[in-house]
Amino acid sequence: MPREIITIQVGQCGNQIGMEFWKQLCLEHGIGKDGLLEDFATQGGDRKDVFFYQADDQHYIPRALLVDLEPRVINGIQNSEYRNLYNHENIFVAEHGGGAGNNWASGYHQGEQVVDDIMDMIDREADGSDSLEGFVLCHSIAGGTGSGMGSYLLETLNDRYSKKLVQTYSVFPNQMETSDVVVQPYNSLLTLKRLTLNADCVVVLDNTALNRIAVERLHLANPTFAQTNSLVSTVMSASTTTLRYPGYMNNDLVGLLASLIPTPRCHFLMTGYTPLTVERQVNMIRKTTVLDVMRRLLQTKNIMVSSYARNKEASQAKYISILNIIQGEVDPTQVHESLQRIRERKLVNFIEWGPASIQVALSRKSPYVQTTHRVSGLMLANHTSIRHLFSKCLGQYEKLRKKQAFLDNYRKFPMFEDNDLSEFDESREIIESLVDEYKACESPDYIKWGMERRV
Ligand SMILES: Nc1nc2c(ncn2[C@@H]2O[C@H](COP(=O)(O)OP(=O)(O)OP(=O)(O)O)[C@@H](O)[C@H]2O)c(=O)[nH]1
Ligand SMILES: [Mg+2]
Repeated sequence: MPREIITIQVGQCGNQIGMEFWKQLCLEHGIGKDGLLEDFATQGGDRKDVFFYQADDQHYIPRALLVDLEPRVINGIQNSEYRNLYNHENIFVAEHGGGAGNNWASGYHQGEQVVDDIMDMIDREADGSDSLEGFVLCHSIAGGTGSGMGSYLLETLNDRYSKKLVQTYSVFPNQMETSDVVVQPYNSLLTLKRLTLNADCVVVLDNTALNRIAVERLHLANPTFAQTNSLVSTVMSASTTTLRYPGYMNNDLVGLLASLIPTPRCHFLMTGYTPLTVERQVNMIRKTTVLDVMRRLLQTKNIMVSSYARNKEASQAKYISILNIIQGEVDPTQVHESLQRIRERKLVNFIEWGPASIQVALSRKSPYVQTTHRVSGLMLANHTSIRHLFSKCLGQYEKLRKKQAFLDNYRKFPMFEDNDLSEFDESREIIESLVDEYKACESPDYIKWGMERRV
């Protein structure tokens, strides 16, 4: 029985990464740009119905909603070769077309106003599935629509579909650029509150790290979004392979996440992938064995979250869990040997308060996508150094808030009317306590910390 997943892509970034994800899924399952199965794609054994359904005329249609408050990106999709892939009833573009102007409060408020239309689409998709497992939200946290409207949708989904899982792919802003979005720290903080309270799992995609990887590893001078998004779609598709090519474990999202998230609040995952290629780039890694792949996955340079790079060496930072999804020609005994080597060399620092080890899922790969390397791997990791990314967001927020900068943009909307800034204060507290909890995870007494906090 399929455990269907509905994807909701919101805002510019959400729709751009969503688009790349669907392209990749079509390639892997042998689905043409118009949704028709290619003649060669008859091998079967894959599970298309988790992410697609078949229309009466046999077209495969993504279980996806495309939502934006301005038309540019969605128009682009509708004018692309993929225009016939999506269900047109699942496209929502605000009539005014003016976006949310990088303002979380505007996106949130507009979300409130159009939620009925969007929920109708979601309910229709949910009714069309046999055994809905949950939702995936794709968005950025720094703009207005993906962050603000995305936040409102997270709260609503939590309310309306409380038993279903909600996972997000959340793009964090590039910290190295003097940002074009000055209010990014406000938007990020307010979104982080919802990612903490209303999502079951957040895959953190950090533009700072994605850019670094594109420059250093793939030798691209000025990476474009198209190029970083190809990294993102690699991660997104690899993280769903066990759902789409079922094997003996991690066949559904709940199983996948249960092994990675032992405590509910600490549900922010970082990712690493090897070997990395972008577009037609020549593959620089010549030899891939399971041990090579597993070692490389632990290297700073392959991790797609910037705070990891700075703090991995710090003795306190620890892994709460690791799942490696390995694809390719793999002999299971190699996995066992590799794990033993990694353990002997003490390459991984795990938390002390729970059973933790590297879990490995061997997954089939698409017969329709040719790669030059024999083995590839994705690491999904719950690592306490993520707290430094949140601390950075907090610090930037404090700086802006102290100056009372740009608050008028927010005061225009009901949540912040009459100079009521308590939403900011509450969000700050929640992120502070999230940082505290990750910090507590680094101590052997974490369980005690949890008990004390509950009384
Ligand atoms: N990786 C990646 N980041 C993106 C992409 N597009 C935008 N971003 C990042 O997303 C943030 C801006 O958010 P957007 O998604 O453009 O904004 P929006 O959700 O459309 O909201 P408004 O336009 O303000 O209404 C910045 O941090 C950008 O760097 C993309 O295609 N890929
Ligand atoms: Mg936009």
